[in-house]
Amino acid sequence: FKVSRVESAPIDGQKPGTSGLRKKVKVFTQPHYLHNFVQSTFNALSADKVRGATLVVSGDGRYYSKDAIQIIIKMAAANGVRRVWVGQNGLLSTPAVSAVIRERVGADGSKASGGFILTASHNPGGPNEDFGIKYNMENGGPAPEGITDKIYENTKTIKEYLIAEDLPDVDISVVGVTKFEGPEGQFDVDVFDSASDYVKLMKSIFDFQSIQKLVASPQFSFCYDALHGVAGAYAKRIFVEELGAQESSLLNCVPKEDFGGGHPDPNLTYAKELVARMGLGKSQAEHEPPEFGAAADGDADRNMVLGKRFFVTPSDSVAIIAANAVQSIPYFSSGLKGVARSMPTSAALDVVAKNLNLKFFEVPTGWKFFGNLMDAGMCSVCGEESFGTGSDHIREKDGIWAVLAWLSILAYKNKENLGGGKLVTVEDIVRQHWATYGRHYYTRYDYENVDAGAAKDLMANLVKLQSSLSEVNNIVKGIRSDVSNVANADEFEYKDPVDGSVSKHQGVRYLFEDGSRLVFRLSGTGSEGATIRLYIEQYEKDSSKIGRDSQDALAPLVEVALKLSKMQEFTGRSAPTVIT
Ligand code: VG1
Ligand code: CO
Repeated sequence: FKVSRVESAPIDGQKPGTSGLRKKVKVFTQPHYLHNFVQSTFNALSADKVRGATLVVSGDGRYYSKDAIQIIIKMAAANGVRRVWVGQNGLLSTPAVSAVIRERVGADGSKASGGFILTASHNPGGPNEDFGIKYNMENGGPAPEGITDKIYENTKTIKEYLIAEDLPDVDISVVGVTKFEGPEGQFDVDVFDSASDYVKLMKSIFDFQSIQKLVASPQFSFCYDALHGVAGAYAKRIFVEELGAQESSLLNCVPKEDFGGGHPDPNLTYAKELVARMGLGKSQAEHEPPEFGAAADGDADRNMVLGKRFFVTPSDSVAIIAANAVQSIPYFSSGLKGVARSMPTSAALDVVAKNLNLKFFEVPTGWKFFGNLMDAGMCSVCGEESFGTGSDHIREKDGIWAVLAWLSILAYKNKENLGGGKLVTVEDIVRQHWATYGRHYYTRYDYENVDAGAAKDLMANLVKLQSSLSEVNNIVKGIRSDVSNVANADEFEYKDPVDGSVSKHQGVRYLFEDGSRLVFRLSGTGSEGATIRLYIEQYEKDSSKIGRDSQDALAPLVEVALKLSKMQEFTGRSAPTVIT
């Protein structure tokens, strides 16, 4: 093949957000749009990470992925990359990309130095919906801000990109290596099985035999919903072939370019079928619900865990996994190095860390901040309120890992019962956890696609208010006299304990004397307008008060949050788009 230099010019708005660049497909398919971003990424990396290097390129299979993969292959070839690894059909979950970068060894002994993940995660897909791209580094984690800032700067000055226009398209539906000759020598495209590296890693972490016994037990039943995302490619291999679950326990496990027209976001609003099956929806389940249910998002890094007629908040989930990991999961048997959560995630994990005397970190939203801690050996388990849970086995959150962690805990707690005793259920485990550690009532209100100016004004007003505590307390008391005083308010700022880098403006926090919290921040993953996220939390230690409905328990704080922020005045919205 030949290398062409194609003249180009900067295109506005290519700033990577919380997790890469996410835009409507129509934006991505503009001439030069994807090319500019990919070239800007190559130019932001050190030369040895590109020339002669091995790169992974794959994603959640959403619409436009197949075209994008061919473009990136041609650009990689032209930029001197030695080989590109592609999951069969272009499919690799986000955690699988992380695992492949860290673990896979090519037939010739090669190792990857990074990869492009093609996904817009939980955003819908299809010609009128979203596409996305992000770059992950050699440790398997998202590029740190230093790199994403550089990529963005490059997009603002780009003049040309390199592409091997005459390189024929590679058939990515067939496993095997295709070799090409370029001006600088050989270039290979290696299409491999999407699941095997990941499955191998999972088997090295968990005790599959004990999970098999749980799954086989007549007292247990299971259901998994991939929402037509890429998790389906792993669910069948792991849950059915390895662990013996019935095929009928898999819902929407065929990956589709448009996620079947749905919103591949595993929460109580969008995972409707699963929610109904688990007996949680408004429409009652026809049959007795399964004991355990879970769902994933488009790229399979998120998870929702449900028990029979019971929802586990993601903030509780990570705390419960941390509290039980050492006994239940072989990978952690020698102890946890530390635990971490993102700032808006509830403090349930903090209480576990304190009780178990573990190192604890609070980082800004987004997975990239956990990676540094893990690389430095300071953190084993971490999570976010946004249905993200994971560990230092990779550098991304991991939806299927979280399900296997829960199945491991269930298997451990039921070791003695599987012969016929009464099953310890998901709900039992959560209630027991609350009885031991107290309960963090928690909810998140999302206002999606709000006018960007209005959202900015709302945040600016909160930042201004926050500087005078006495004024804040006057307002709060005027709204509800039954909530405690605001003890502290600030804009969250994080100094990375490993590299010393500082991230500012990570959300406004109002911290109450009784441990309650209100947090406001703007989303960095949307593709249109602005999304305001409001996080509301209240801690209850009294075991006689831990059984309430969470929306009831939080009603006073919700009222304070909405009035204090003047939500309706600024946004014109009388209700959030989604409550989780
Ligand atoms: C959201 C979540 C955040 C998560 C991020 C990426 O970001 O709040 O916790 O890390 O999505 O997840 P934001 O900026 O919209 O609040 V994923 O599954 O979209 O890669
Ligand atoms: Co995701």
